Amino acid sequence: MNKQDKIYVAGHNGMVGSAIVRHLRSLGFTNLLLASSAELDLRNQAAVQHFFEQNHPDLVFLAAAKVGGIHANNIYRAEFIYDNLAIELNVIDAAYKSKVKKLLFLGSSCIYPKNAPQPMNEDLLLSGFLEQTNEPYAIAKIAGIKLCEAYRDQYGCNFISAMPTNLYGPNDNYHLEHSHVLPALLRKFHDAKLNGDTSVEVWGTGNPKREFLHVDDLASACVFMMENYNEKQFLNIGFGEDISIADLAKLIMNITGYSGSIQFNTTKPDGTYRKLLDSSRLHALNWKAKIELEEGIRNTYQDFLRGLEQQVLSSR
Ligand code: GFB
Repeated sequence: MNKQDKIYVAGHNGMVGSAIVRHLRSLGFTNLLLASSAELDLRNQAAVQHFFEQNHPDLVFLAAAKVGGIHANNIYRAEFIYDNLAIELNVIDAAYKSKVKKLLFLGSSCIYPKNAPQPMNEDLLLSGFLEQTNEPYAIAKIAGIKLCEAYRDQYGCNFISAMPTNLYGPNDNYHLEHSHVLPALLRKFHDAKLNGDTSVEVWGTGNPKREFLHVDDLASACVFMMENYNEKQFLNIGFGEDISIADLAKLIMNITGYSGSIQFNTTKPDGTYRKLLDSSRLHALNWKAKIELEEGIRNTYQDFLRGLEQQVLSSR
């Protein structure tokens, strides 16, 4: 990567894209090409081709995606597969046609089979059935990996892919129904503390385990791969440890200062029981996550509180 490179970060207003932009700026990359979804609808093929023809980026981080937690994935099944496939098809093909030097595509750990042995290494892709609640999203993300591989095979494009584990951090979505578990629980425990509620609902049995990576660590891994990695093989990006949803809930309860009780709602789905990534391929290249879970959640809670303050100020 050169400091003069024109770098397009697709999805720069989202949690992942905004973290990549922060990280690039902190390293002195200033020639960033950014377009909000209102300015450029990445599902529109003609608009995307035109944008690449006009702007000719050198490098692309493909962090734009329709994302959400277990409930949103399960309810908006058509949007999750259609939007993600359309974004990937349009951006990857336009990057090829406009001779982008390198593109990094971001997938997800849900690409692996529901009952994969743990921890899951990259060779387990397509070795079994997917988790039902997020199958459409996972199929779209698998297609993204295969697009990068096929454009490399047929056209020689340097398109690489990264598979992050469950993410959290500043600029997350705190919607009670549509978000992922970590931001949802931050908000639920915070609201319960303010309202004096006696209990907080946590979905499922609390037994499933999840691995959580702070988005600033993810951004550092993405830039590291853009600088150092040029292979067809996609790479897992994990934190290295997982935690049960029940223990996560206790940790968040503690951080927010809520003192009531937890009620598990077992009518809600658990999803995959475990999805811990084996990130040894990336570790062998000398990259490791740095932000411990408790420290990361504390800093995310501060960001959540700042967001609330801003809402109050802007409503005045
Ligand atoms: O984070 P989450 O929505 O997604 O849920 P997945 C993780 C676990 O937390 C599930 C439980 O067992 C949920 O039932 N959970 C407990 C909650 N309370 C809550 C809550 O209030 N909100 C939410 N959202 N969950 C998604 C996939 O799976 O992970 C996507 O659907 C993607 O495709 C993403 O891969 C990273 O980890 O189950």
